[in-house]
Amino acid sequence: MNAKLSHAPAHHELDAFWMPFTANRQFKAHPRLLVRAEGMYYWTAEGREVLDAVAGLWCVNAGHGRREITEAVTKQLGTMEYAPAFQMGHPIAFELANRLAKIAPPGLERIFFTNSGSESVDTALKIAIAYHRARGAGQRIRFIGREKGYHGVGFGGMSVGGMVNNRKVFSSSMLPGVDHLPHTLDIENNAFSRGLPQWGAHLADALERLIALHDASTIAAVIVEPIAGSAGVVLPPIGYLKRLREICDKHDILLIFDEVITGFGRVGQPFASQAFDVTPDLMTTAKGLTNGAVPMGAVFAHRKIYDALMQGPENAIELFHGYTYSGHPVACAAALAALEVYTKEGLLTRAASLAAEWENAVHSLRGLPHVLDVRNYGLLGAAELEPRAGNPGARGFEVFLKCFEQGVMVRQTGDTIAMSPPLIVESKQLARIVETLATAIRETA
Ligand code: PXG
Repeated sequence: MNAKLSHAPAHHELDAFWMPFTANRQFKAHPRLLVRAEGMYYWTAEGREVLDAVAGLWCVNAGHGRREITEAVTKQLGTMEYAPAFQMGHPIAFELANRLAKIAPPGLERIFFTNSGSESVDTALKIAIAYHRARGAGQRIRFIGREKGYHGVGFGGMSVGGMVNNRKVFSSSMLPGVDHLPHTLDIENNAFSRGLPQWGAHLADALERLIALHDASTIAAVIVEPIAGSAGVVLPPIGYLKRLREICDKHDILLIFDEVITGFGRVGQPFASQAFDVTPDLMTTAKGLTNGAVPMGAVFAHRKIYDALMQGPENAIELFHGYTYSGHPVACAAALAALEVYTKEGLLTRAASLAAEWENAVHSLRGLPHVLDVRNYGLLGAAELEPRAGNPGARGFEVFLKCFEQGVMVRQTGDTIAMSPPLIVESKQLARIVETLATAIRETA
C-alpha cells in the first residue's frame, strides 16, 4: 500500500485536484479514498475492505488486479511504450482489431481506436457524417439522440445526450441540428418489471415523427444506449430497439448503439446488440475493453461504412480524424489480455447465468420504504427512490454513503442507486450487495 496515501489526508492536500462529476467541497470535507484493489474488493485509506458493486465505474468487468493484464502491460512497456498510428503501424493494434472483429455483431468488422467513451461517441458521429457525404448525401447532418441518454462529455456526445444537468450550463454550445426521442422510463406502466418492460415499444415510433418533421434526407444517425446506464439503468421495452432499427433502415439513417457500459459481457452476451438481436451500423465502446486498466475506446463500424469511405487516390487520407493515442500499444496490450481473461473465464456470457439470481435479489428491495421502482437486466440493476420534497438527490446520496460505510460501493445518480458488479461476482456477494442496500434504504428516512 502506498504509505503516502494511507493516512487520512489534510484538507489542503486535496485542494489541487479538481474532481470530475464530484461534489468537490463535500468530498474534500469528508474524503473517501481508495488505495488498493483486488478481485471484488477495494481497500480504503483507513484499511477498510469495500465490496465493489459497480466494477469501478462500470468498467472493471473481470475484477481488480488481474495479473494477466498487469503482465501484458509491463511487457509492452518494456518492448515499445509508444508508437504512432498515423501513417505508421504497429502489429498489436492490428491484432487487437482482428480480435475485436471476431466477437463483434455481424458486419461491424472495422475498428477505430480512441481513448475513452466520449471520444468513441464523437468519432462515431463524425464517421456517420463522413459516410453520408462520401455517398453523395452531404445534407444528412442531423443527429437524433434520446432524453436521459448519456454519451460522454464531448461537444457531440453532450449534444446528443439527454441529461439536463450535463446540458443546461452549455446550452449555447450544442451541435446544431440535434433532436431527441422520448426516453423509455415509465414507472406508471412498468414499475418493478423483471428484465425488459412489456409496455412501450411504440415509443420508438416517435422517430417517425421526428423524420416527418425534419425529413429523412437531413438525418445522419440515431444514437441510443441499448440500456441507458448513467440515467439509472433505463431499459428498452420489448420490441423497441427492433422498431428503431426498422425505421432507420426504411429511411437510410444510420443506427449507433452506444455500448460503453453494455459492452464486454455486462448483459450476458459480448454486446447488448447480440443479447437483443438488433445490429446497429456503428457501435461505441470503452470501459470494459481494457478492464479499466488503461484508458481506451473503440468504435466498431460496419464494413459498408468503411468501404464507402475508401475512395479517391490511394495515397489520400480517407478520414481526417484520429488521436495521438489511437491504438496505443500499452492500451492494446491491456485490451488483448483483458479479452483473453474474458474468454478463458467465460465472462462475456457469465452475466446470463447469474441474471435470474440477480433479478430475484434486486427485486427483494420492492416494498422497502421509498422504493419506487427496481430495474434489472444481465448484471445491471437499479433501485429508484422517492426524492425528498425540495431536495432531489439527497436521499440517494445518503443511501450511497451508508452503503459505503457498510462496506459496499454502489453508484448514485440522483435518487437512483445503480449496480453493475464485476462479472466474476459470486452468489454470496450478490446477496451481500442487496442486503447492504436494503439496510441502508431502511435506515434512511
Ligand atoms: N457513453 C456511455 C453510454 C457511457 O456510459 C460514455 C459514453 C463516456 O465515456 P468516458 O470514457 O468518456 O467517460 C459513458 C461513460 C455513471 C457514469 O455512473 C457513467 C459513465 C462515466 C462516468 C460515470 O453514471 N459512463
